[in-house]
Amino acid sequence: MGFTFDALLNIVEQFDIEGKVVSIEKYGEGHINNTFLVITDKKRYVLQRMNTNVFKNIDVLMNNMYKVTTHLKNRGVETLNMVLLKDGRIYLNGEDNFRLCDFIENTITFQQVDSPETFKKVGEAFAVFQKYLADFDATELVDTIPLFHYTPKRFNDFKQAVSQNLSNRKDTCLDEINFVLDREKDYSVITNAIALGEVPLRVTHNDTKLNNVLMDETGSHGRAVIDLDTVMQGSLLYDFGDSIRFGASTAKEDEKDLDKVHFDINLFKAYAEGFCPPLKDVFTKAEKDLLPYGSYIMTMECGMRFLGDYLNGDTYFATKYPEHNLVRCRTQFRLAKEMQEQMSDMKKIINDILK
Ligand code: ADP
Ligand code: GN1
Ligand code: MG
Repeated sequence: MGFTFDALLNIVEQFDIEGKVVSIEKYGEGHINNTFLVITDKKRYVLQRMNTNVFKNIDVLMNNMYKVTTHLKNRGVETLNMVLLKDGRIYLNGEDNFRLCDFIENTITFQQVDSPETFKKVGEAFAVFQKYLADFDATELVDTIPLFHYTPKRFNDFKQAVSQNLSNRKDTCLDEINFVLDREKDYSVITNAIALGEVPLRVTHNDTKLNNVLMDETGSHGRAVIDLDTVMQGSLLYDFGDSIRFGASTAKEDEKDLDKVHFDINLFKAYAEGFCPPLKDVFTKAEKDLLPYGSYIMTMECGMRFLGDYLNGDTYFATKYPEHNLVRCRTQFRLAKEMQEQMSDMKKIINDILK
């Protein structure tokens, strides 16, 4: 987004900030919002332009975020601290919509797991987040993206992208398209279990990537779960699975050399050792059984979303070059295939942890 410094300064100064703005720079590696680091002579902030192509109702999103952060604060959990506008509003609305939060200091985010120990701590952080949201009244939250992780709908969207072929790129990705089409029967396994009541809907995060947790800079523990735009009703299986698809890989989500991309079952184990024990008494039997499958399904879902976006002409995820979404989908499909091959090993690991 081409905002001048002066335009951003004008936006920041409408918020109730401390000090005089010294710099405003692009920040982070998120695919959805435009994030800026704001430095004043007193402290640091994170400014975000929210993506209205992805989030159709910013009022709903910001109300959710306000309620969730208030709930977590009341329980003593470190969370995003929203800075209000000088007139008391919680975000700046208009043609562009901005919010401002305190920068959570002395933390780091990872784009790739550096060790199993770190990943275990990320798992613990998401389990804590889940536990503290367990008594949050789900009816208080409105879906910011309806059917966000309803994989059969994602598959329908994907098929539409293939048939519309808006970008005229279909011929460049026939193998990848077939990889998705061949697995159609898998996409409803979890949604069927939800429909049967075997897998309950809970208040979940729904975007549990590694870089959505701020780790203490010493690496000793997770400090805060961020990117709360999609906190709404969902399944634990998707939260677990999304962490695994991103973190239990030997390479980044957009690694071009597929020889470097593998599902690392030791990282799966490390994450499960962090995430599962605190939730041991919370899981239903079907949830326990489906944790490995959830990892595979989330990986397929994300892959078909990347490929669908490539076919649509890159209108959803931020991309840095024309094949970026194609590269991303290929890593997901590589991981998904290896997860399928190692499904029984994953099940054994979960059973051992939860026995
Ligand atoms: P997106 O929805 O685009 O992923 P995020 O809210 O995840 O946006 O922010 C992008 C990145 O900015 C995060 O991965 C994190 O590194 C950094 N970030 C966001 N908010 C904060 C914060 N309050 N303090 C420190 N870093 C933050
Ligand atoms: C997006 O916002 P970010 O970059 O944390 C996306 C997730 C995808 C992820 C893939 C609201 O997450 O669903 O899994 O990219 N968020 C939204 O990296 O669509
Ligand atoms: Mg993010």
